[in-house]
Amino acid sequence: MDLKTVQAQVDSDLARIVSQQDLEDLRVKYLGRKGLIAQLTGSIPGLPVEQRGSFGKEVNALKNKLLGLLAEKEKSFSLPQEDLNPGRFDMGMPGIAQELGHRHPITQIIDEICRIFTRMGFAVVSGPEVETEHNNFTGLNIPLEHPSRDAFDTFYLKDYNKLLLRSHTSPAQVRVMQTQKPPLAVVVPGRVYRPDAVDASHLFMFHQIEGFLVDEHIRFCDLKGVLELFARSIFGPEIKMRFRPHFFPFTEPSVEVDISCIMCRGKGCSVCGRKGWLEILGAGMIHPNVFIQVGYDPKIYTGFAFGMGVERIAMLKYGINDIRLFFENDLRFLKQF
Ligand code: 2NM
Repeated sequence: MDLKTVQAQVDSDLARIVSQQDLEDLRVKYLGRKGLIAQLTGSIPGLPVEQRGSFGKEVNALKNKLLGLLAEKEKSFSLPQEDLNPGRFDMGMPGIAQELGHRHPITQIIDEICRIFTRMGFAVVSGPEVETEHNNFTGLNIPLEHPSRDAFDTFYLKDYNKLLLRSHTSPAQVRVMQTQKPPLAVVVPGRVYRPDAVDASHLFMFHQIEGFLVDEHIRFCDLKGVLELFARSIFGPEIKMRFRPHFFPFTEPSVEVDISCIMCRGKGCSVCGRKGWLEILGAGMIHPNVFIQVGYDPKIYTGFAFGMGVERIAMLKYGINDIRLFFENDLRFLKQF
C-alpha cells in the first residue's frame, strides 16, 4: 500500500470529523487491531529486506502523527459546550415568558358593558367632564332647589360662573338630544365627580354608564327588555331582575333595578344584606320636561333612560369589597384582572 495515499486519506478523514463518535470510528479504522497501521506493519515481513527498515520507520512516523492528530481533535471535543457555541443560543430551551400588560379593570368593564349595548344598536358617545349648570341640572328637569345642586353635592369651579364637574354623564345625553333628532339610542361611559367623603363604597370620582333611547312609541316594556338582556349578559343567564318604584327628576315613572344576589342566588347572605337582591342601576321613562328643554315634542316622542355606577358593577361581578382598590394602583390588585 502506498503511504502517500494513506496520508491523503487520513487528512480528508480528519477534516470530516464532527463528533466524538466519528473520532472513535477513525481511531478504530487506523489504529485498531485490524486497522490500517496494523495492516501496514503486518505487511513488513513480505517486503524485500532492504526496504523493511525505511518502510517500518515511515509507518511508525505515520502512526505517531495519527496519534497526535487524534489527541488534538479529542481535546477540542472535551472543551466546555458553551465555548463551541459562541452565541450561547440553545434552540431546545423553553422561551422566557414575556409578562403581558392589560387594561385597567374599570376600563375592561366599561368596554364589556358598552359592547352589550352596541350589540343592541346603541351608539357610544362621550362628553366633557367640565359642564354647564344647564346641561348637568336644568336641562334634566332638576329644579333650582334640588339638594344635588348644593355645593356640598357638586364640585363647582371657582371663578367660572356656573361651570362644574359633571355629577353624572346625562349632560352628554342632553348634548346629543340638543343636536340630533330621534330615533336615538346612545350610551355614555365616563368619569363623574361628587364631593363625597371617601370610604369603602364612596369616592369623589367614579365612573358611570348612562344610556337612553328615544323614538315614537317607546314604552316601559322596551326598557325592561333592554335591561334584562344587559343584566343576563353581564351577570349570567340565570340572574333574576326586579323593579322597585323610585323618584328621579329626569324620569317618570322611575325605578331602581335589582338583580338576584349573585352570591346566594336570592337566599340572603352578607353580600346582599340578607335581602337576596342587589341594586345595580336606576332607570325610567324620560320626563316630558327633558324633551321640551331639548326641543322634542313629547306628544310625538317617548323614551327610556338608565344609569349605573361602573365601580359598583365591577365590585359585584368580582366580589371586591372596597372601591378605593381601583385607584390605589397596587399592582398586586390590578394584575388579578
Ligand atoms: C339614571 C336613572 C334614571 C338618565 C336620564 C337621562 C336623560 F338624559 F336622558 F334624561 N340620562 N340618564 C337616568 C335616568 C339616569 O341614573 C341612575
